[in-house]
Amino acid sequence: KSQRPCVLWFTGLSGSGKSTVANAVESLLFQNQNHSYLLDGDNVRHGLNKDLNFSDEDRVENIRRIGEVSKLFADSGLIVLSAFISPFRSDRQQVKDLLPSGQFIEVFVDTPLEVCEQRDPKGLYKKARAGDIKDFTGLDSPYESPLEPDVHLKAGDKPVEVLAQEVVDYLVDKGFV
Ligand code: GGZ
Repeated sequence: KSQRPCVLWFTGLSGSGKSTVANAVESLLFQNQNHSYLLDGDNVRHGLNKDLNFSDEDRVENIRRIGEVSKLFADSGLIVLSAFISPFRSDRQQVKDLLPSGQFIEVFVDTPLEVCEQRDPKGLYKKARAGDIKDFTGLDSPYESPLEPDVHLKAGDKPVEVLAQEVVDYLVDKGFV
């Protein structure tokens, strides 16, 4: 089935639902016979980027490398889904500038910090509040919200299926799939 390659760049806080929504989007694309590849912390931070931590400097390098890898996969014709906090506007802009024009799609997974902290699926907010993790995004490390995301998911109180469909609708609307 024909498709135009692109990079769906999911950005948002820890626990916002980036990976969950990206996985649901990938299922919908697969059902539609599109070819995609999903990059997230699970397959990147444990491998390619396992030398990196959560200092500002390391986050910058994390996103730089992921941007380069996303470009390679998109070059091969895939729809790439990248789900990382990517807290800095300038880093997201750098990835956008690296890609052929029009290929970067910024998806803001906009879940309020309070909701993320309440969900706390891995207990990391609790640890961070207790002082056991430092430089935690949203607490003692900054998150710079997108100013003009291509897709703005108000993700705090909507089911994942609805959010995933919003992303796919965007791809259809813009002629990527
Ligand atoms: C933020 C952290 C931290 C700190 C560990 N700050 O909810 P998770 O667990 O599964 O996703 C978070 C993930 C963030 O990695 P990224 O590569 O997406 O971050 S960045 O784009 O900023 O480079 C969280 C876990 O790693 N984690 N320590 N201090 N998240």
